[in-house]
Order: sequence, then C-alpha cells, then structure tokens
Amino acid sequence: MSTPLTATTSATGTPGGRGTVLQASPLLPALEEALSEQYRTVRLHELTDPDAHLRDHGDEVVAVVTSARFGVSDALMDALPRLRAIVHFGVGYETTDVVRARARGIDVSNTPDVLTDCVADLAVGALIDVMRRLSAADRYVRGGGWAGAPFPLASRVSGKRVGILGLGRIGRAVAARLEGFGTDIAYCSRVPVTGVTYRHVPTARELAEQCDALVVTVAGGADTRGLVSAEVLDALGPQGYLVNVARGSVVDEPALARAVTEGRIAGAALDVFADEPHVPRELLESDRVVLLPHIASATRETRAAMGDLALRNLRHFMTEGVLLTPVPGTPAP
Ligand code: 8YV
Repeated sequence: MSTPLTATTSATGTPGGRGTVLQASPLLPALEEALSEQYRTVRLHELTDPDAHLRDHGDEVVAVVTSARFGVSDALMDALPRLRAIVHFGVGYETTDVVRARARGIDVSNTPDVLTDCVADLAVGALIDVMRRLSAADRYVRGGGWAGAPFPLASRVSGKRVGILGLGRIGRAVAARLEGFGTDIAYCSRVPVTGVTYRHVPTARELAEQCDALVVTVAGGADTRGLVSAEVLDALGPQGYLVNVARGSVVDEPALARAVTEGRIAGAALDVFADEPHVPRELLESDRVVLLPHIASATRETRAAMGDLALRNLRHFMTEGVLLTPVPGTPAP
C-alpha cells in the first residue's frame, strides 16, 4: 500500500467541483488513490474505449491530471469543451501545447522546485559515474576482470571545467553542488542569468568547446530540440563527457550514438532518451556510457512531494478556480 498524500480537499460547491477529473496517464499510486477518493475521477488510459467515453462524457470534464511524459494532446483538449485546468505531475510540460491551452482558457500547472534537489543530485552522481567509470568498474569486478588486470585509469572530476546547458532551477542546483568539487563552471542560456558568478557563454557549441563535461538541464520542447547536435558533440571532443538529465529530444541521439561508437567523445551519462523506454543499440553496447531509466526525480520523498503538489494544484483549482503553481504564461493565483 502506498503512502497517502497529505493534501485533502472538498470537491463540492466550488467552481470546478461539480465536474469530472480526467486522469490521462498512469500516475504515482498514492496520487491515483487520492484522486479517486476525493473527486469524481475517470482513468482514461484504463478504459477499453476511451474515444467513446470522450464522445459521451467529454463535456463533464473540468480538469485533467497527467504526467510530464504524456501531457494532454491537442485531440484530447478538443474532446473536452469544459476543460479549464491541466495539472502536470512533473516539472516538464512540453507534451502539452500551453499556448493552445491558454487560447482556450485552460490553465496549466507543473510541479517545480520539489524535484530540483533530487534531479541535481542525480546529475552530479551521473557525472562522477561516467568520468570515474563507477558502473563500468562495478561490471569489471562482477565479471571477474579484477583478477586479471587492474581497472584502467579514469578521469579526475575535481577541478574540471563543467558547462551547464540551461541555468534554470535545476542547472543552478547542479552548479551549486559542483562548486564543492572546485570545478570551473560556465553556462549557456538565451540571456545571461542575473545574480550568478558563473561565466555566460552564448552558444552551446562554444560552451562545449570550453568544458570537459557538458551537463544538459535545459527544458525540453520545440525550442531546444537537437540543441546538442553533432557539431556540439564534436566541440566537446574525445576528452569530453556529456550528461543529460533534461529530455532526450535536446540531444541528437543518432549523432550521439555515432560520437560514442567512434570515440569522438569520451563518454555519456544519460537519464533521458528520445523514445523512452527504447535505448539505441550502440549506446547499450558501449562500456563508456552510463544508462539510467529516467530516474532523476525518482525517490520516495520527491515523488511524494510531486504528488502532493499536483494534488494541491487540483484542489486549489476545484475550490478557488485557479492553479497554485501555474507554468510561465498562465495566470498566478
Ligand atoms: C518524471 C520528469 O519522470 O518532472 C519531470 O519533468 O521528467 C520526471 O520528474 C516525470 O514527471 C514522470 O512523468
């Protein structure tokens, strides 16, 4: 049995309270339980004929709760004429067209801040893993290699030059942790970030050229698709490492697979992929790549906090008619 979330609610006598809540994707079990207990909730992905349900009952739905991975498609938005709120479980929301939602009078929320520490922890862990080759060394011991020869020397982390692509909340938390390693930190973002002492570099290619490890923390979506291109990977070079805890779409994955196979970069640690859960064969076969199943926020504490914040957003909408943590471009409460 999952740990109950703390947010409680009354769903009656309120602006959105008379409508149905549509759950559009699998969610944290405790969040699913809370939704079913506290609201008239329909789990769309569990229905045998979701299209028929939407045809007959689409006009009853006032709020959708969904994961960052699935979002709300344009077709689903169109099938819900009374929809006024989309609540994402996750900080990313690039799977929902927010501009389109806003034009239809639908507010959109995500779960910022509560996952920042865990994602940054994992990014630094992955960076150390790929540079010091921890996972590879573990495989070496288990495979009996140690008895034959010492494990090959790895690359030092402390004191290295780290480039952070996207200095938002998560990027800044990664940088703060890496300060403890005496690293030289630079970053690339559209405009320089105020209040930080790290060096701003205008393009991803220049950042890659000037660092030993490139950590990707930029938001996903159309604006950043393929930002880490073949050219950027070549600028990182044969001594350079890539860490991606953002979105698979930010990296040109076929170009990355080629760069790894041909030794044009030193290694990569990846928590996200272009077509999850599918991982390109070349990456699976490489010993210089650390592969993680999109777990950066996946701790009990953080996932519970994300579920709690998603539920509080829904409650605020159902009782007050506005969301608690709207994404940029949607009205704040
Ligand atoms: C989760 C994430 O895996 O928050 C995000 O954007 O990618 C991760 O924290 C995701 O929310 C689960 O859908």
